[in-house]
Amino acid sequence: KILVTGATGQIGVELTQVLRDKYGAENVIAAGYNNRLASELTQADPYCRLDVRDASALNKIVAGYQCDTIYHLASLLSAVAETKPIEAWDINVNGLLNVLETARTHGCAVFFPSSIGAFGPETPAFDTPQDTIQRPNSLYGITKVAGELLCDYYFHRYGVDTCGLRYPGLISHKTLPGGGTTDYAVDIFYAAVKYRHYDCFLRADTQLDMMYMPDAVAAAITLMEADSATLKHRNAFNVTAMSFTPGQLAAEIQKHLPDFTISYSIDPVRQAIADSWPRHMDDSAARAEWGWKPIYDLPATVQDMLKQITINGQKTKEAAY
Ligand code: VAH
Repeated sequence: KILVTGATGQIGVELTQVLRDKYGAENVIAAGYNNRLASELTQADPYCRLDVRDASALNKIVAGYQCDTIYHLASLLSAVAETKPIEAWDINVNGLLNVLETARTHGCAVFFPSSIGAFGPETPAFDTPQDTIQRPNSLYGITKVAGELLCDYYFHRYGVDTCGLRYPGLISHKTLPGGGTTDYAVDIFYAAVKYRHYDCFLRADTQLDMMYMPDAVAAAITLMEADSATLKHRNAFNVTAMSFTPGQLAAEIQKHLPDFTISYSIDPVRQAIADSWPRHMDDSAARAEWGWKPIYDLPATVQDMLKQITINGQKTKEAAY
């Protein structure tokens, strides 16, 4: 059985669904910090409340369901982590440590999502190498570097099968993201459909790597199913699908909604975080070692996001954070 922590978050909701379609709903346990409405829960949708800081609760779930795989997505994202750094360290690092200890005890494989946030201002900003300097200056980034190192440690020291991805900004329409620096690339679509205008919190020329959620979910599952013998790296692989600025995203949206306009009210905290991150990563190691290949580029992402939000926008769930 598979446990997904952070299952009500931006990645968790879609990853849980794809895993259930693939392995059967009864084999995928969704665990989230917040309570889900009873009406949402069905027999075929096992869900349990979990605060990953509670090691015994985590252990009980893994032992009780006899899980052999943990996709550990529970985390505070970059912008919200700056507002509560101690809590973010506790959730992001001690929570991960609880997962790794539980995995060591019960023989589980672990997926860990790292991020472009694991890089800092001294990291080469273009074609960021798989192996390079990592001195992030956001608390979130520091927890992601610590997480990568902890996961590698548990692999080398205890043989725990850990692997992970350094995700770029993720774009999706099933949940609203919570507290990220790249959230503008999601919010803009809702604003475009509803109001034909978006006031962006990052500068027009802020180039960042991005990926559409179907590619992000597929990458995690493909990596977890890869033959360990082919992996030279584990925690964590650079993966990206596109790299654009708010200006370029707005121009692509305007191809569908010609009357869409964008303005800019810069949030200094999130601008500083974005400026410390790379512009475009080299993901050749992921392509070579386990066949990473994204499907969605910027035009395909914009087309699908606008279509999905126009149809289902009102059903979008609030992400928990
Ligand atoms: C954030 N969406 O903005 C997350 C992610 C690369 C960005 O880590 O914090």
